[in-house]
Amino acid sequence: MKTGQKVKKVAFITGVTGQDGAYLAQYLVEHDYEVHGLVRRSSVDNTSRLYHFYPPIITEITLHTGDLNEWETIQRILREVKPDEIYNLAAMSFVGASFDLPLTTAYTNGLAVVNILEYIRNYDTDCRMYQASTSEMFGESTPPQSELTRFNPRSPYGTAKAFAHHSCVNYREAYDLHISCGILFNHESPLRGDEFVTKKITNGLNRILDEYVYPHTRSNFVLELGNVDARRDWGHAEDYVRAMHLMLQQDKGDDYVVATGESYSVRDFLEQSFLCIRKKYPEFPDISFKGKGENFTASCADSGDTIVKVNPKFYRPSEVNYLLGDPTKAREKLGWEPRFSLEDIVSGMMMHD
Ligand code: NDP
Ligand code: GDR
Repeated sequence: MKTGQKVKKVAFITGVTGQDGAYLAQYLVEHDYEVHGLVRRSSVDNTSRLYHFYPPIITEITLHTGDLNEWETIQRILREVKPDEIYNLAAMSFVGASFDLPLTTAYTNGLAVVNILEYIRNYDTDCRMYQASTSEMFGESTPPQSELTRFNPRSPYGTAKAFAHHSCVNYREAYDLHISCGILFNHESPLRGDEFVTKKITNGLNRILDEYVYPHTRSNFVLELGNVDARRDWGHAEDYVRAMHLMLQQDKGDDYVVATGESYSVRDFLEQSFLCIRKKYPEFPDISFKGKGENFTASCADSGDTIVKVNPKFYRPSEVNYLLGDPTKAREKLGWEPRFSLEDIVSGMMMHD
């Protein structure tokens, strides 16, 4: 709480234009925070998610222009805003792309985090910080994965996030700072980016449904996926931003796994999305799922037309096959529970798309 007239807590969110940033900004405004966010300026508008809620959250928060890799700019903004809580959500967040952008990923997801830690250490040791750590750091470690599981990252994204995670733990211990790392497993929502597999499936199946319902629009679109056998512990972003906030309300900073404790394959997610289509449009034909791995297909049982297939171009040079989180600590220490089931997540995304 700041002195003088300012009675609201001040939060600074990096990555405010992303999926989690939008949900978190909404959540914090509802909880009477003064919210500031960092926005990269680009030639296309990237603030669309900040118009998702009503009234648009963009009208309730203050935006600052900057890039996490402009270290001086970030220091200047933080010294101006003087936040009580920093939520560092900004990242190059697409694991697949990190193999093509290893240096950008290392700078943004790794080194730039140390710049924020230096601000706290040098200018405001009372400021609390949330770091967006990730289940991707576990890589191929045996499930279920908890706070005690060894990191074994399998992508430039995962290695950079592991560096940032260890840096946060080090600053917490070395300088007695209130820094928490949320080791969040995959979480989705209608605001999920189009490249991620869940959104790609819900967007793709809605296009297939539209083309079925309006035959004159047919383009013989086939949804192409990568590894359909990968398993993920999928939750909902709305649940997960609540956990971020809870972490910063504890007496001390700590690390927490945030997950549902249930794991499904990409193929399961696809099948669940087809069930939604059948609910929305009962006339849609039965789907037959055939083959395994690279030979997997989904086709219309009546016409035999293939509508989903595997294209190995979406495989990653090294894959994370099986993630299943153990959220016991978050449940016991934060009192946190997920409210959305996989069915809720899929139907919310299918309805929105
Ligand atoms: P998004 O990709 O939706 O959002 C990422 C945000 O980071 C965007 O606002 C993006 O801005 C911003 N950003 C990227 N690079 C920079 C930069 N150099 N400077 C400033 N801002 C930048 O991710 P999510 O909301 O899904 O995830 C939030 C965080 O949580 C990320 O750190 C992610 O790695 C992590 N995470 C996510 C999980 C998930 O399942 N969603 C699970 C575990 C961790 P712009 O709009 O301009 O692109
Ligand atoms: P992930 O999410 O890599 O877990 O990272 P993504 O949705 O990209 O992939 C999940 C799994 O699905 C497989 N897959 C495909 N993935 C994509 N994107 N596109 C496809 O066509 C496809 N087909 C199969 C992938 O190989 C993978 O196994 C997300 C991000 O939000 C990270 O920022 C976050 O840290 C982790 O979740 C936890």
